[in-house]
Amino acid sequence: MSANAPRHKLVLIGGKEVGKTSLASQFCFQRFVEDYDPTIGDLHRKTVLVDGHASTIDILDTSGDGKYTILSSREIAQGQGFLLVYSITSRSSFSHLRTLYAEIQQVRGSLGTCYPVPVMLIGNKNDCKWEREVSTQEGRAFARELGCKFVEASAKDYQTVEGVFYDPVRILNDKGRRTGIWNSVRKVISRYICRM
Ligand SMILES: Nc1nc2c(ncn2[C@@H]2O[C@H](COP(=O)(O)OP(=O)(O)OP(=O)(O)O)[C@@H](O)[C@H]2O)c(=O)[nH]1
Ligand SMILES: [Mg+2]
Repeated sequence: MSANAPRHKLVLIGGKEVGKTSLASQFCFQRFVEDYDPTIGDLHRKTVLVDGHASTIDILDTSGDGKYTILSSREIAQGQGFLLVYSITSRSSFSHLRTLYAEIQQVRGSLGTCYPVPVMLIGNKNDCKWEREVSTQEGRAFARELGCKFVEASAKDYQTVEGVFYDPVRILNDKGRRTGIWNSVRKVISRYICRM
């Protein structure tokens, strides 16, 4: 795949044990680990083909434990896409996302980086339907409120795992192409003006 593939930085955010690491690990290494090993902070990289276009994705896997304030201002500012993860089996993990989302917005606003970035809401552990505490409708309504996409996924069953990461990449690739076209148009116009 092309060495010049555009690079996108996606940040996984959510409470403890919702499955952020499991989603990243399934996506990058096709591996699911039953045992829980809390994350302090990890970075994974994978080059993928999305709609025929190569892209390199840097996935920042953050800790769901508030005591590791890994979500620094720098990481929020550099994030080009945010994957907000809750577990459909935990209402508190769903409610907690509201606070986390507000934090991201506040930090981005204070850094002057409040231009819109793709956000994806992910209800993970969709294989545990019998333990469900958050309905699909509630997930959908919250996503509508945030103006973002919503999927239910299962890291365990490899359900919608690729969609979780491909969707923001698709948006970022489209944006990159539009910016590229616009920059070329600007160059042609400025060359034309200089000649007048
Ligand atoms: N049944 C089921 N279990 C899952 C799923 N995803 C993760 N788990 C389990 O949930 C536990 C927590 O998963 P992690 O991926 O470590 O959760 P995390 O969000 O990274 O947790 P922190 O690193 O503490 O923030 C582990 O025991 C996983 O095996 C899933 O889709 N279905
Ligand atoms: Mg983790």
